[in-house]
Amino acid sequence: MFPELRMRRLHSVLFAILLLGGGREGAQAEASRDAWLRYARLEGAQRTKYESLPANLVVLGDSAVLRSAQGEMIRGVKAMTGKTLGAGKNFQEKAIILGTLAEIHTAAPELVPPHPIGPDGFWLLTTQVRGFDCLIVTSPTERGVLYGVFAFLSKMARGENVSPLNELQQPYAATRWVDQWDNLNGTIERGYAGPSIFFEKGSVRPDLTRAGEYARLLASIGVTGCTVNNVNADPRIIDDSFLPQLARIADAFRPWGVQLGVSVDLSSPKVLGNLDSFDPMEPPVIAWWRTKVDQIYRQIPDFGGFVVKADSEGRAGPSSYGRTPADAANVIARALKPHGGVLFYRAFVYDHHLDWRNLKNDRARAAYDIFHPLDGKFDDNVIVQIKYGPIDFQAREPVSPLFGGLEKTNEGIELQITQEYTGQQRHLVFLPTMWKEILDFDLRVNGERTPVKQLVAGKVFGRSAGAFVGVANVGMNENWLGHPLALANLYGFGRLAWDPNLSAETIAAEWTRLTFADDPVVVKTITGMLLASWHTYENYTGPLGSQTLTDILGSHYGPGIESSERSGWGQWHRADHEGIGMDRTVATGTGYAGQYPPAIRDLYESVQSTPDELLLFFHHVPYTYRLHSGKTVIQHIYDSHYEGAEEAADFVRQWKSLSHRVPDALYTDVLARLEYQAGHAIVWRDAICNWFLRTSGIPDAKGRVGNHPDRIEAEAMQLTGYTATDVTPWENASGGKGIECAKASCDASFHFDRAAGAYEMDVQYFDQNNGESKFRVFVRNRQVDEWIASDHLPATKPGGDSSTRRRIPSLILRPGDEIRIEGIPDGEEHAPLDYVELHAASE
Ligand code: GCW
Repeated sequence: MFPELRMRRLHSVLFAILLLGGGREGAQAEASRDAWLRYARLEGAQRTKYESLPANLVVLGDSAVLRSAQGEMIRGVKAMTGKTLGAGKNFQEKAIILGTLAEIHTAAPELVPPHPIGPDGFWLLTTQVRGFDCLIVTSPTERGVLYGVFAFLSKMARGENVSPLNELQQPYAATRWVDQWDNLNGTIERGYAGPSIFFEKGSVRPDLTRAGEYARLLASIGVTGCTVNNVNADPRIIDDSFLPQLARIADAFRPWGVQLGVSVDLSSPKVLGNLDSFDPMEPPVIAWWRTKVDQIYRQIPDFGGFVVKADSEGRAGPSSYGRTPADAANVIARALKPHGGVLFYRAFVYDHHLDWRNLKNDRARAAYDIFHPLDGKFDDNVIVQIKYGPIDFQAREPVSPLFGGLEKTNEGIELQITQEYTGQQRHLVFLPTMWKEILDFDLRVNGERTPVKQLVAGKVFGRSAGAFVGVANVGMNENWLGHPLALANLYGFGRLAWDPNLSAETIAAEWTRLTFADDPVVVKTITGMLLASWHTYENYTGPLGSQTLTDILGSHYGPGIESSERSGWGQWHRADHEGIGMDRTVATGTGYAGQYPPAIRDLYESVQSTPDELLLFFHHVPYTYRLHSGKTVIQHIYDSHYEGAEEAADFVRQWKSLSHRVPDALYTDVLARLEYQAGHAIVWRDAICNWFLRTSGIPDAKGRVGNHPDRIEAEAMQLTGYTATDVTPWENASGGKGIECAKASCDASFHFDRAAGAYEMDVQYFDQNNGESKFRVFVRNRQVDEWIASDHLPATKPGGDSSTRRRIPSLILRPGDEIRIEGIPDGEEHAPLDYVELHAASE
């Protein structure tokens, strides 16, 4: 039916295959799998800098981890300098020496680190031993030696001087893990980068190459453990028949010093063990866990531990038997204890059937209300794993008060690397900027300086453990996370867990240098984009701490302003005709502010001292309330959304300045994503601004909201076959309506009535995932563009999730010209259109 389209597609497929087979693009694909470990060849002066590196490598000892360290050193030096390191003799020639402190000490007792080094810490030293120049990479542990090798290679890749060198690094928090929310059928809950690298069709994948590669990436940023399955755990994960399969994943992780963990379902003793109950206090249940854990350790001696999500979002939990989270956690922890295993018990426990009519109800209170009274009741190999905010990974939340509410219990922070509420890797959002604010936030526990980073590392109360956990959800996509720039979040998580005192800027620049090149233009541009991106996203998605105004009942992706209201889920923003915000004060609201230590409670209790960016999280105010910035709340909503959309458009311009400076395939991939984001930012902007305009009745002082002189609504065009349909919610389509075609093909046309000239035309259409409609655009009956709506956006109907745009860069138009769009539906997707917008091409 569309021979030319088919041919075009076929050509592009053939072209892609040729390129992939043909070297350059293939190499790029591989490079993207190597992420920040590309070890690009150094040129000129950069390379000469490393000419004096010893040509030989000595490894003291033999183990899988040391072999990884050795292999990595050889691989990195070879790739960057072209030199192949030879096997050297122990302190009998100039050499690079890798080994634990104990081994080094035996060979050269005079080498003593300037300070004691803890596990996983390392010492990089250039020195003379018995008259020979040596580069020493050492640590109390083999894993630390591996970390030292990665740190050394990272320095080289970023062109840092490595001679002389005397550097001792120590991880800030002892436990640094990532969680994956992979299901046994191979899907990933809130994963945006393809299927699981661990599971498929109910089993562990036969080929675990990617699992090994992932462990290498994790080791390079100092991550020590990985929980491989969804916290909404399938009990089968620890079924007897599954353990040998888990052991294979552990085998893939082991050479990189990464420990395997799994999420378990608390009802396992009943479901798997056929017991009558899973009451944690029942002796048969206690015995069941002990036997199960012993069995796991027989097959996986270095098993890391379990994660538990219980009494949360429909998961089984101790509340069924009137038991507490501490009762449940301790029973499992005691089974793990003799083997050195850890139990992460998630504080994400809340009632999702709250009565929204009761203004005193507040989901934000749940974690503190439940866990604070249990402080001191958890065993010392339990870590209470706390999401950074009291709600759920929103683009802006205050820090969880529970961080300050546990003094006699180990705690850890849970950050989300996968961008569930922050654009799902279709929007650029560099999260370390947000994480830094959270980690640096001073909770003033007991009136002292107690930043969150110190609390969660166990430093404030001298805890035996502290943890940073990142929910990563990498998938089989070549670049792990879908958006090439999203890898900066995985990298940034590891770097902050290692050293939360690093600045977001340092991390962004490091990652950019390692991933791209040392081209100052590239580094400056990408770093600048990364650093701006969180605020940009926050600007166009959710104002003043009211949370991301997304569809919380479905995809968590596009706008869905009222989806959070009038339901039991408790993500209320309580916007009405008069005002917006949740009153969480002690005086008149839910009392949540009172969960913070006094200084912070006072900060948030008063509307005057609450910072603007969290105003609506703590207070219900009229739209006319004046912010510290001097703007009214409503004008801030309008302005920030327009600013956010403009900033998103500017990312496209900035990226374009890098054409020919970054590899072509990557350039094109990122450009397409940024263009999509810029379009979707407008969808967000318009939905939120129009909704608040209608709800508040207060116009935009700058006259932009609701006025789109350059826009031609599809429903106002001349329609042949197409019919106008209402989009729900109304604010997710321009004018509340779109058009759909119930025939084999339909037309929508209009006559151009502006001055003659060159125009850029945006066609706003809806791209659902249940069909691949085709579109063709004609001007004066001459075809000027055609495309297929084949993206896989999270939507099966026209709306804020599926709304996307096609930009036709330059059309020469004369008054009276007919512009016609032909739509050809496919499957359940009825070639839906929203509007067309024309801008002078020079704009
Ligand atoms: O944010 C919610 C997610 C759920 C997730 C849950 C959790 C794994 O929407 O998909 O479940 O948080 O963190 O347990």
